[in-house]
Amino acid sequence: MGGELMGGEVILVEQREGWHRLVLNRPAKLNALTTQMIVELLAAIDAAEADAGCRAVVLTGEGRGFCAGQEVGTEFMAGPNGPPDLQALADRYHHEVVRRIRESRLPFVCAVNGVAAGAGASFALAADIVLAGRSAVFVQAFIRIGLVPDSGATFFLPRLVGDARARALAMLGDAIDADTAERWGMIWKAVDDEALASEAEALALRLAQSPAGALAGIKQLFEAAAGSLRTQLDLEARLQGEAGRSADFAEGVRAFQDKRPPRYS
Ligand code: T3D
Repeated sequence: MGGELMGGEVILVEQREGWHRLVLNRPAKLNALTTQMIVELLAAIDAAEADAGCRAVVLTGEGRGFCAGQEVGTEFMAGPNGPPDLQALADRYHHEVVRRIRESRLPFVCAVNGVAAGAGASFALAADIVLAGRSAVFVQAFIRIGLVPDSGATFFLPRLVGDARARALAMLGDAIDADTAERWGMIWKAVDDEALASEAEALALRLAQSPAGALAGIKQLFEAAAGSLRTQLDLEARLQGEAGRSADFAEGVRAFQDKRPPRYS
């Protein structure tokens, strides 16, 4: 049962009765994030927020990936004017998505339908309730290309899985499957792939029929209890800016594009 289809080119928006479904839509690239995608995603979040009839949001991805993080390509390469400004990229785009999800009045359900890597994993963990299909994996991919975790990863992960596991995930960049993510408390539930969309829809409907003011209050209370996400995002952005100027990052990007293991100095 579909709703009204809206959105842009790379973010699809379905307006259902009482909730919106936002779909990352660059399946050939596992929904890797471009600036256009972030701009459209921010607009879709704003539209949900502004729609008085909207009581919940589901975020998911098209195809076999949820989101492979920032596009490692032209937007993310050293250009003619030197290395990219990753601090600005994080501040203006990725971190804005995270801030709006966490500060929204609306409950966000993330339906992780496949790999969630880098900022993609952070976007998933920013949601209030995270479901994942059993074939999904979570990867702190940042280290693989010489970056630090951002988009709130260093805020969410230690709170969800504890410091020991969070540090190892961030430093090793190993993939964690959905069942392990559930066992570790990183997500709410792992479900069979075929059941993911219907389970997410059932949750959204339930939330849409719950007391909206109380849900908004719960979000606000958990944000206050967790401490300052904004401060941590600022620090992540600053350190990402430094990482973006490193030779290791340049090598990480080249190696990814050449489809070979990186050789870090
Ligand atoms: O300032 C800031 O905020 C900086 C922001 C940083 C945030 C970040 O997200 S940094 C991390 C960026 N992401 C990555 O480094 C992940 C790169 N991708 C991968 O490591 C792997 O693709 C996956 C582990 C996610 C999945 O592997 P696999 O084997 O299932 O798929 P694949 O074959 O590698 O990918 C399929 C296609 O998607 C492939 O394209 P092709 O060869 O078929 O044309 C691949 O190149 C493309 N793709 C996957 N991820 C990205 C991507 N293209 C561009 N950027 C990507 N991130």
